[in-house]
Amino acid sequence: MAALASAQPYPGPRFANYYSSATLFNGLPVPVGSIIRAYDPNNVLSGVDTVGLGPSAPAGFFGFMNVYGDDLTTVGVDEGPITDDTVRFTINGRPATVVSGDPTWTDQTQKELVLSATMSVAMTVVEIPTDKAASFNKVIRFTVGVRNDGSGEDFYHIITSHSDTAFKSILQDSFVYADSGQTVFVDFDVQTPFFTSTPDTVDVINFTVNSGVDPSVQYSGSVSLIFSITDVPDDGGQLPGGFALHQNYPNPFNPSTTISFSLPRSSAVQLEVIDVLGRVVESRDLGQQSAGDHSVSYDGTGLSSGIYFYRIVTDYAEQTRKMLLVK
Ligand SMILES: [Ca+2]
Repeated sequence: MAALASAQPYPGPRFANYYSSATLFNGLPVPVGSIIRAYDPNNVLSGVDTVGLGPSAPAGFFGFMNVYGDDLTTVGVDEGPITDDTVRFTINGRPATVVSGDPTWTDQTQKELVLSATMSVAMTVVEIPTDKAASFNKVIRFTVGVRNDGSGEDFYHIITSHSDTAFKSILQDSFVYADSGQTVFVDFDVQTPFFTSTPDTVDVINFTVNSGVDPSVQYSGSVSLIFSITDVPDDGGQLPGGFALHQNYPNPFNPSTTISFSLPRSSAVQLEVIDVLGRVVESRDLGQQSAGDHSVSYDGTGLSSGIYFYRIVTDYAEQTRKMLLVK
């Protein structure tokens, strides 16, 4: 039934306008984003209006909503109501009762209605975003999957905040609609900085997805965007010149793991371990190291379980990778 959200009535020459300033949904002014639909007695979709779009203003209002009548030139094809038909309305897919006003259809009329409908609202998060890594000037997408477990059509919105204000969210400017039982994906994109004075950092993004019908029905979580000027996971991590930082082994680890790296030429080498809040929890001077492959053992005793980042800094390059300590 997902197609309902985009289905449109036959835009014929005959129509009546319906409008409201006091329509209720779950006992409150019908929220912005709600979809009002009109049907003729044969259940032909004849009008659609979204609260908050076009001439519809705030919550509680809809219209002017064109409810298109039958095209009399197409005999035997029902495109909409005929004179004196009673128009049936739904709000977010739920049948609406007419509290006041006259829903019968007459061409070229305007009719004010008060409608009321209800639905149960429930949302289950079925996919949470995973931590990602990125470099300068990238747009990184995070996705939250939600299933509408309510009894009617719902629509979702996401808000975010960043621990590092150099990162910006690019949010969708419209709701994501889901019929009852349907799973949809609510995305947000994060623009990484063009320039920064802190070349390696972690942006912790707090996000909240809420129901448009009942914003108190919501899910909040957080996800990390690991930012490094030299960490290029899309390309497999091999950097120009032969410098490479390899994935630690074992990973996940408890309490110790081995970190390997390759140097194209001799360099002073520093190992740093950073937590998800960007705090350096280990900074170890490995001294001058020769060209070739090296490994160093790292012991996480004293740290709590979670994601950490390890970074090898040389005279000419540095690279950061992620590891997971599980106790
Ligand atoms: Ca017709």
